[in-house]
Order: sequence, then C-alpha cells, then structure tokens
Amino acid sequence: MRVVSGIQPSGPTHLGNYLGAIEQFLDLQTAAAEALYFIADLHALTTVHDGQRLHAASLSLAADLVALGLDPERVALFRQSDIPEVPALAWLLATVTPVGLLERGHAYKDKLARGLSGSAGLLTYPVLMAADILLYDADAVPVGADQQQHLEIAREIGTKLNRKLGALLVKPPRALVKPAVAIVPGLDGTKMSKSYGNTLDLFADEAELRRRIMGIQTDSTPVEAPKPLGSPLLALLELLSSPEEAEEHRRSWSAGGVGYAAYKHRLADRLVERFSAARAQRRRLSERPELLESSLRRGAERARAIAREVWGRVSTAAGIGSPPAFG
Ligand code: AQP
Repeated sequence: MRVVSGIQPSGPTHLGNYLGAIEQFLDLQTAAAEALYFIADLHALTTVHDGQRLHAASLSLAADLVALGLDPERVALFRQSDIPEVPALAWLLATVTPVGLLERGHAYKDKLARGLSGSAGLLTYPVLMAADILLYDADAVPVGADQQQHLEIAREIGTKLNRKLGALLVKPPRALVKPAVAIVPGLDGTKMSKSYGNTLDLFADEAELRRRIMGIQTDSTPVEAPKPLGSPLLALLELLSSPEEAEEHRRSWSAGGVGYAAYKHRLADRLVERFSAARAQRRRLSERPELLESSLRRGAERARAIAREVWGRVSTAAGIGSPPAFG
C-alpha cells in the first residue's frame, strides 16, 4: 500500500495535526506502507506572504515531524514545492473542475465567514490538494476528519479528468481517518486550526501551554455541581487519556465534585507528559538544520521519481509537453 499526505507550514504544529494526522503517519510507518509526506508550502502561500518566515516554518515543521517519530529513512519527507509536477497537474485538473464544486467547500466557506480574504488560491485549494494526492498513484491518504470533504472533492476531480481524457490516468485514493479522534476542538470549541488562534501547540513553551489551558473559557458551575456537556476542556482531556481514564473523567464531569481548574491542570499535565520526549528531541534537531535539509532533498528525489512517471502519462494523454522520443 502507498500512502501520501501533507501538512501546511502555516503555523506551529498543534494537537489537532498530531491526533488527526501525524499519529496515523507514525502507525503507518510501522505497518510496512510506502509513505510520502510533504511539507505543504504551496498551500501555506494562501496565508503566509513572507519568504523568510515560510522557509523557516517549513524547516521547523520538518523538525517537528522527525522529533515526533517520523523516520526520513523509512518515509519520503519532502517539500511540496520541490516537485514541479504538482502545480502542472493542478493546472490541468483546474481545467476540468467546476467552480461550483469549489464554492461548496466547507473550509472555504468557514474561512470567508471568519473574514479571511477569499483569494483564488483559497478557492482552488482543493484542486492543488487533488494534484498532491493524485500525482503519486497512492492508495490512501491519512488525514484528519476535517479534510474528508476535500478528499471527496479530489476524488471527484480525478474521476472527471479520467473521464475527459478517456482513460484511467489517475487513481483516486481513499481517505484514512481515525474515527475515535474526529475533529479535535480548539480552545474555543471550534475546530483547532492554525488560522483560528485556538491551538495547543506541541512545541510551545510549557508555561505558555499551561497559561493557554488555564484560559479556556468555562461557566460559573460550582465545583460540586455536574458540569454541562459540550466543553472543549472535557473533549481535549478525553483525547489525551486512556479509555479507562476518559471514562472516569466523563463520570466525574457528570456527577460533579471536581472543579474546572482541576480538569485544566490534568489536561496541561497530560499534554506536557505525552510530548516531553519529542520536545527534548526537537531541541536537539533545531541545532542540526543541515541534516533536515538533506533529508528533505533525498525525500524529494524519491517522490519526484514517482511524480515524473505519473505526470508523463497524464501530460502525454492531454497532448502537452514534448512527446516521448519516436522509435
Ligand atoms: N482540528 C483538527 N482535528 C483533526 N485533524 C486536524 N488536522 C488539522 N486540524 C485538525 C489535520 O492535520 C493535517 C494537516 O492539516 P493542515 O496543515 O492542513 O491544517 P491546519 O493546521 O488546521 O490548518 P488549516 O486550518 O486547515 O489551515 P490554515 O493553516 O489555513 O489554518 C490534516 O490531515 C488535517 O486533517
């Protein structure tokens, strides 16, 4: 089985990225899948317009992934922008994509509703994503539940291309989503997302993490009373607990007797404990950027070998580029 997925270097790596996507990357690494993971810097261009910052963020995300356990010897870890076939395929896919399909995208509509500027790049994000995943003949794409609709759109675009050109040129892969995780809520209860300012960043300073958790908004329910359901505090605590502990948190939440501050301390402790080894490794890696750069270059070479083959097949069928040599 071949899998492909990406993460945007548009801000610090957060708990939603980890539980929705990265944890699956780590599971698949031990499951003998051939895996390609890219730093989605072309996607990040929809929100970051500062070259130095984006370059540093890409390297920082690579360090985060390796510190969390991704092994660049076993998987191809690379920058999306190192594969020129990606934007080429995206353009071809854009020519078969109805605008209405993109306008129905939840992520696009949510971002407009939150006042983000509606650039053509933001609207056509799923087309670029379709190129990212169709270019490698992948079987599956490990993603968080928030990306399921984009993946359906990508599959639909791939099917349209095959139909237009009359051949099975690209292979629409399926989504791999962890049902138990669903969409990880942010501190305000909406989806945890880099652009919403509601994240728990895995490599943030410990004092800052604790401060953010203590700042989660709660109501005035007294310590001894049952707490109302639907709080991101309980949801986050459950996600970081074993099934038995989660059951106990749910029980005490509904029974009363534990105050919000105690739950907040537990959440902060779980988070710090869970990622303490990765945080130490991350500090070591930040002193060796040249190692990360060379891993990214090697990853790009591996990914590009597949991308060239798929793009060769697709571009020939589309009638663009110099044809393969005669005879
Ligand atoms: N809250 C989440 N719950 C579950 N999975 C999530 N993922 C992201 N947020 C959650 C998964 O992480 C992978 C990489 O996501 P991304 O870099 O595209 O997403 P992001 O960090 O949340 O960024 P946004 O909000 O989508 O975009 P920007 O940067 O514009 O804020 C994906 O597999 C995603 O499902």
